[in-house]
Amino acid sequence: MSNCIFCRIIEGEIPSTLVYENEHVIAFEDINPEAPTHLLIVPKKHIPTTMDVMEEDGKIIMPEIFAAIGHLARQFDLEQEGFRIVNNCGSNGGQTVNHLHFHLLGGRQLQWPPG
Ligand code: IU
Repeated sequence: MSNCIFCRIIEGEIPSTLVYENEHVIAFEDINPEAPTHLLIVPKKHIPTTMDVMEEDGKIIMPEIFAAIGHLARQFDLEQEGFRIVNNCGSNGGQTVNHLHFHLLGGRQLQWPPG
C-alpha cells in the first residue's frame, strides 16, 4: 500500500469526491476548500513535484491537465467569471502533499499577490 495520500485516493483506497477522470489524470474536491470551487487536478503517475516532471511524462500529462482544466471550468460554470490554477512546489511554494497537483480555485474574487 502506498504511503502517498493522493496515490491512495487514485487507487480508491481513500474516498474522495471525484469530479473528473481519464487514463492519465484525476480531479477531486479539495478536502479543505479555500474558495467556493476548489478542485485538485492530479496526474495518476506518482510524480513528487513540478521539478520531477520528465520530458516524456510532461508531453503526455500536461496536455491532459489542461484538457481537465478546460473541462472542469465549464462543468463548474467558471469560464465567464474566471478562476485560478495554482501549483505549489517545494517548501517555499507551500507544497504539503508530495504528489504533483494543480489547484483550480474559483467562485469568488481572488486576491493577488498570494501570501
Ligand atoms: P498543497 O499545494 O500541497 O499545499 O495542497 C495540498 C492540498 O491537498 C490542500 O489544499 C489540502 O486541503 C488537500 N488535501 C485533500 O484534499 N485531501 C487530503 O486528504 C489531504 C490534503 I492530506
